Parts: sequence; structure tokens; C-alpha cells
Amino acid sequence: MNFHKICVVGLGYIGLPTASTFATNGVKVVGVDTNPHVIETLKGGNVHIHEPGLRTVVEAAVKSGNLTISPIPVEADAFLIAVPTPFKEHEYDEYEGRRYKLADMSMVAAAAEAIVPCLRKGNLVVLESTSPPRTTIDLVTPILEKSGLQAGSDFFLCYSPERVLPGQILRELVENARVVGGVTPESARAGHDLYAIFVEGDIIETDATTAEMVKLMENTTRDVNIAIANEFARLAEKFGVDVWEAISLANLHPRINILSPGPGVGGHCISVDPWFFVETAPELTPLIYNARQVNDGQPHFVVKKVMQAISAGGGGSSTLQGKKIAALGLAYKPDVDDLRESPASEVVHLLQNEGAKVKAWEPFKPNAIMKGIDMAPTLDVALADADVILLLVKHTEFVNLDPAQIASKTKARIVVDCVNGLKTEAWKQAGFQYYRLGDSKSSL
Ligand code: SAJ
Repeated sequence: MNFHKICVVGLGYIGLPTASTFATNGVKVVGVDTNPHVIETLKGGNVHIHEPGLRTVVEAAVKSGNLTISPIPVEADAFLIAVPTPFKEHEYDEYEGRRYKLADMSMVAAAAEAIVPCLRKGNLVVLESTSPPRTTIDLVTPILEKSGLQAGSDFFLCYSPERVLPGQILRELVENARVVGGVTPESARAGHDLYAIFVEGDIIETDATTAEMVKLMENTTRDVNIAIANEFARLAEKFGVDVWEAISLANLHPRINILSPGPGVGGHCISVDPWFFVETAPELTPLIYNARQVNDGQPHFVVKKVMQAISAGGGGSSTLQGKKIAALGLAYKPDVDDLRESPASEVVHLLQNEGAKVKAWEPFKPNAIMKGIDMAPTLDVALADADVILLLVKHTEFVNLDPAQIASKTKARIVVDCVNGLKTEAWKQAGFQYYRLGDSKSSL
């Protein structure tokens, strides 16, 4: 199948890079977004998303004339839906005492509705938004069939998950393997032909519900694996063990790959997607549910760790009341500037609830404004007055900090490292009492 014109609905973290990449590969693309701010920003030659290299690709796409922006879909050979699927706010359900969140699929439904007037025989529609299993068949198909056309026979319909890592989206979009699930084999083939325009990795055809499950299984597996690492950290503290040493030794086994404990799981994907399984099959998902509980509980574990460090290092009192804490790192993971859904900011709020005075330093967004968080304009300002230094994100620049130099900038002598980011011996030699999450040997 040939594609001369594509309409991409939703110009966010996935839609905009995808639309731009199609455009720079010679396809006419109409990017659609309902948010007037997004449209204005893009029309003004700017980009509303922080992603390395994205601005250059968007500029090239717009300049070539191949990428245009519109508030509503227009007729095209293919339609791609890449809108957010967040949770419903303040709405929950419960199964045997397990309270779970519910996906808000209204944006997917609205995108499909908007495509209906433009849908013609022979078109292809692809849903990319991460969705609960059977969304393509149970939600999207009936909406699109309001056009009078039949999915699978009159038009092709697929689900194809994005699998790109924030920070490396443009490279992974092209290089990663792509799964394309069709409501019929012919639909999958049409989806294959669409992505073949720029995807260099394998493009594998399957059915739509399998493709939906693949995406959720990937992120759920990662979430459960991080949860077990976090639980191992708690066990290691109980048994007087250094979890980081234990993990590195266990990982010498050829079939074991334990991930890293930390202050919790953030971002827009791994802490969200497992709920789509829980919501659609709560009776089958106690493990997935409990893994979420462990990871969501990790910021509380960090707060306890800080209390223990203060108690051990400061003569018995474990209260955080009035304690000044320099929190290093607020991003949701290392070496990115995305501060949303970040366990580090959850830790800061919890510390403040206990009466601590926290100054946070985020080198990737020094001027960010975060509600309820005192953002320091420089590392030195965060450190100046601190009693405790708390490392929350393993940014490379924190790993490379010189403890001797830090010691001259602060009166803090207690360091709590939640991510195994600092060189233990060097910090101890520089006069710090060093405490590490999951490591009860660190303070010895
Ligand atoms: N984390 C840990 N320990 C680890 C690894 C990660 O605590 O050992 C934490 C991170 O600090 C972060 C969170 O988990 O807070 C998630 O980070 P991540 O790097 O694991 O994943 P994301 O959310 O940036 O991107 C994931 C990717 N999925 C997988 O690796 C299976 C990406 O490929 C997906 O496209 C993306 O989710 C998505 O959009 O679904």
C-alpha cells in the first residue's frame, strides 16, 4: 500500500516525533492537536516538548512543507492516533480490598470520532496510544464504523505500540522493532507498509489485541522487576547486607538480571501501564497490583532512611522537624529534564510533611517552578545551609561530584544516597557519614 498523505492526531511526546519523522521521509503529514497552545507554538516555529534533537527534525519537517498543523483531521491515506491515556482523576474501583485506578479513554474516543467524517474506503487507521487490552476492537472499531464503513474490509485498522525511551525517541523510533497488530491480517500488512517508510528495525505483524498486550507486558515486566529490586533493598537493610553488592553478585548468574532499587518508579509509562491490566482483570493481577504498591511506597522508605541517618548521625533524635535537606535531583530518572511524575518530588513533599526544610537542585531544569518545592538556583545554594545531602537521581554530574569540594561548601556531614550514585569511600574520606538505600553496611 502507498501512503502520500498521513494525518497524525495528537502531537505529544510520540505524535510529534512520529509526524516529523514521516515528513522528513517525504510524506505529506497533517499534524492535528486540539490544544490551541500546541498549535500556536508549532506554527510559530517552536516546539513544546523537550526531547534531544526534536526541534531540528520538526524545523526540517515544517520547512520542507511536508508537515502542516491543523486543529481537526483532514482526508488522508492513513490516520495515526497518538493521544494521551491518563487515569481518571478521583475515580477508583475496588476488588477484594485492592483499590485500583481507571484509564481515561475519552481522548482516544474523541480522536476516533474526529476521524469519522474524513474516513474513506481503503484508508488505514492506527492506534498508538497505550491502551487497555481490546481497546482497538471494543472502543475504536464501533466509533470508526459510524462512518458506514466496516473495519477490516472497507478500511484497515491496527494497533501499534510505541516503545521508544524518552531521551532517545528519535533514534529508537527508527531503530526499534515495531509490532503491528491488525484487526485482520490485511490490516496488519497495511500497517507494516506504513511503518516501513522509516522503521529500520523488524516490523512484525500480529493481531490488534496481542499488540496491545505486548506493550503492557513490556512495561509491567519492568515495573515488577523494579519492585522486586526495591523489596530486596528492604530485606538487605533488615539482614545487614549491602543490596548493591548482593545484586551485582546475583547478576553474575547468566540468567539473572536484577534491576536497581531507588526512590520509586516515575515517568508516564511504567507506573501507569500496569494499571491497565489491573483495571481490566483485577481478579487475575494480584502480583501486578502489589508490585505497584511496593514501588509507590518507595518514597516513604526513603523518608525512613533519612530519619535513620539523622538519628544515627545526629545523636539519637530521628525527627525531621526543622532539618535542612539539600535534595539533589528532581527528574523522574537520570540525565533527563522531565520532572513530571517523579518519585524524587514525592520524597521532597513527604520530607516537608515531616517538618523538614528542603531545598531541591535539578541541574537539568535550574529554573523550573515546582508547586510546593523550594527550587535552589544553584547547587551551592542548595548545599549552603544544609544538614543533610540527599541524592535522589543518578545524574552523571552528581556521580562525578568531588566530595572534598562539596565538604567546603556545606556544613552538612550526613549524605543519604538513594541510587548508588556516589563513591562511598571518597565521601567517607572527605568527612561525610555516608548512608545508602538498601545498604546497612554503608554507614559502618
Ligand atoms: N527505575 C528504577 N530502577 C531501574 C530502572 C528504572 O527505579 O532499575 C525507575 C527510573 O528511575 C524511572 C522509572 O523506573 O523513575 C522508569 O524509567 P525507565 O527508564 O525504566 O522507563 P521510561 O518510563 O523512561 O520508558 C519506558 C520504556 N519501557 C521499557 O524499558 C520496558 C520505553 O521503552 C517505553 O517506550 C516507555 O516506557 C513508554 O512510553 O511506555
